[in-house]
Formats: sequence, C-alpha cells, structure tokens
Amino acid sequence: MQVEDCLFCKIARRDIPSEIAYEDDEMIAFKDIQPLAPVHLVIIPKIHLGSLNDVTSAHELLIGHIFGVIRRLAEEFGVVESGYRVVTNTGTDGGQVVGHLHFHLLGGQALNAKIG
Ligand code: DGP
Repeated sequence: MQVEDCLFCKIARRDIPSEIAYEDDEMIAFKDIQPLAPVHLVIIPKIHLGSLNDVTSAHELLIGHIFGVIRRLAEEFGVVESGYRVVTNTGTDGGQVVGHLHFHLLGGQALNAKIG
C-alpha cells in the first residue's frame, strides 16, 4: 500500500520523475537527487514502510530481495571491486529525512566515516 503524500511513494508511482536504475513489482531504485558520491542510488520498497522500525518478519522475503538487487546494482554500477556502502538512516538521530524506508547505495570513491 502506498501513501498519498509520501515523496518516495510519489516517485514509485512516477508522479515525480526520477532517474530510475531498476524497477520490479516490489521495489524501485533511482539516482539520489543530491548525490554524496559518484554512485548514489536510493532503493525503496514500493509498499509504504515508514522506516526500518516498521520492518517485521513479514518483510523478510522483501528485504532479502531488495538486498539481492542492491548487490546486482553494485555490479552494474561498477563498484563491487572497489567497494561500496549500504546505509539506512532511521529516525531523527539517524538522519532520516524522507519517511519511507530506503537504502542508500554509495560508491565510486573512498567513503569517509560520515557519508550517507
Ligand atoms: P535520508 O536522509 O536517508 O532520508 O535520505 C533521503 C535522500 O533522498 C536524500 O539523499 C536526497 C534524496 N531525495 C530527496 N528528495 C528526492 C527527490 O525528489 N528525488 C530524488 N531522486 N532523490 C531525492
């Protein structure tokens, strides 16, 4: 289920345009509008989950699927050998700005401790 006024639900519905790198029935990956590294993708489930706090055992297959795709995107974007980082900011102190569960895939440069 999606939420009417959620920014990332709007991107998933294509109400807001984005540079889509991957899409299937369950998830979508798109380029971050404010990239923090040469490779910076945002990966989201299409169903609205507010954050990692909303993930339960019911989402195990979904989360596993998302991470399998992230691994393939890392290959596609050429960062497997050099290395990359997957980040999930959660809540205020975690630096989460958009309230829809998402994973950042960052790579293409040496990442400092604070990036993401
Ligand atoms: P976070 O701080 O973890 O909630 O990261 C949210 C990310 O979403 C941030 O890196 C910028 C990105 N972002 C925000 N609005 C848009 C948008 O309209 N389009 C795209 N492509 N990315 C966006």
